[in-house]
Amino acid sequence: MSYFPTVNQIAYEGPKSANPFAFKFYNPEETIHGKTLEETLRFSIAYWHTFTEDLSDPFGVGTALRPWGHYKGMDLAKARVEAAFEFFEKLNVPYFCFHDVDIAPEGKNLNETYDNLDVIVAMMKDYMKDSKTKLLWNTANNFTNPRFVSGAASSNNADVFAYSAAKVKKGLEIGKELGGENYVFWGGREGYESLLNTDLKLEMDNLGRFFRMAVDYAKEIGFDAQFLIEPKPKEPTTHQYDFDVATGYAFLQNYGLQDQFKFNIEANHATLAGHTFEHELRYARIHNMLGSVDANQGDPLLGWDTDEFPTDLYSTTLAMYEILKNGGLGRGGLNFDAKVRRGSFESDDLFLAHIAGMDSFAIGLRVAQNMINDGVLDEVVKERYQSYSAGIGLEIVEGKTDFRKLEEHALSLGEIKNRSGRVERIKATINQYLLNAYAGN
Ligand code: XLS
Ligand code: CA
Ligand code: CA
Repeated sequence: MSYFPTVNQIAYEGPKSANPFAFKFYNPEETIHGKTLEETLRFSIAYWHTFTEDLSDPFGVGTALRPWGHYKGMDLAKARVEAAFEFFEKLNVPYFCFHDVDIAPEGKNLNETYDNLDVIVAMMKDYMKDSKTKLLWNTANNFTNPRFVSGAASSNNADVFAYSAAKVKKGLEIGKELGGENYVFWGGREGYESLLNTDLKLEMDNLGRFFRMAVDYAKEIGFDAQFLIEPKPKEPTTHQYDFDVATGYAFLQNYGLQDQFKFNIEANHATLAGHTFEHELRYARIHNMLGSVDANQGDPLLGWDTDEFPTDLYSTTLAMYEILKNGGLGRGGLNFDAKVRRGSFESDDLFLAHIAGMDSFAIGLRVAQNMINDGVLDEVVKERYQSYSAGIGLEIVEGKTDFRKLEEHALSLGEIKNRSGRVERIKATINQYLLNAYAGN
């Protein structure tokens, strides 16, 4: 039985193809800089947006029409697994990701929830035997159920802390069982709504304790996944503790956890924090903390987390630039934490949206690699900072000077000359690379 009978295997047909159900730019077997596109991009499907999402919003019920929509409970969960592996195969993606509640319904108590999870995990494991698609990461949904009204590890209620720990413990066991490459902690409601009733210090200390216990348990059971923190500044909380990479990094250092974690960086969360996507990637990269990416984009006209499929080539190019400069994503991947728009409610849209996202990142990869090959930005930056490669600048970076010597230097100066940053010229050059990347294809 097929859930998507009208969609065949999605193949690469090249930039001139008019077939909507084909890749125009993502050719998984093509090699760029010694690695196939599949190896570099490591695409992943987000279970929640693809198989669980109903496209409801605060003003209306779901619009999604899904071939599994008539099932309920565990039958629904099983149908979703069947549909998921058909979808993975037709799109030929190497990875997927999920929250515990995406794959199996919660039971009347925690034990029943575990039983439901065990059934679905066994089913997934069975499917994974014949599938190339592996688990990029799993995570615990410790934010939807009303018990998490005041957070999970940062809740004022110690019972909620314990319940959250139990769910993460189970998640680590599941990750191990399915061979997950990473395990993600997104803050969810780990933050506060009002500082007036919040013990900020206790909440942050508890969050630190929680992460430490998770690290210890993973070690104890021999689950060697890369742990990832996914920053987000707000929504649903007013203030979330893992605000952005810089805040998260300071938090990890404060609790001595910086060697156990990296970051899962989401584009839309970066923009919600008032940063660009590439800023967050750069910040993580230069601290050797870039772990994985949630590939999506926000809407500049809306101030919330719209989780759109990434189609902005400028953004995918600058993101891939950071990823390539990082030497790739290691065990991480590009996970489409993205949902089709409410108006794109047919099942086919799930394929079309992923094709759009995968093609956009394939273009970004090619353009970014061309720019790196030609040293475009490297040259600009090198020239701009050349004052630090000799004389007083070199003494500064080598730690060979002090305020007295710097004052001496300053007093000897005539009028200081600065150089133009030439940012418009750089942007025009990037446009050339974007337009020339497929010339002749
Ligand atoms: C929500 C987050 C979430 C995480 C996983 O905004 O993006 O989906 O990626 O819990
Ligand atoms: Ca995300
Ligand atoms: Ca998001």
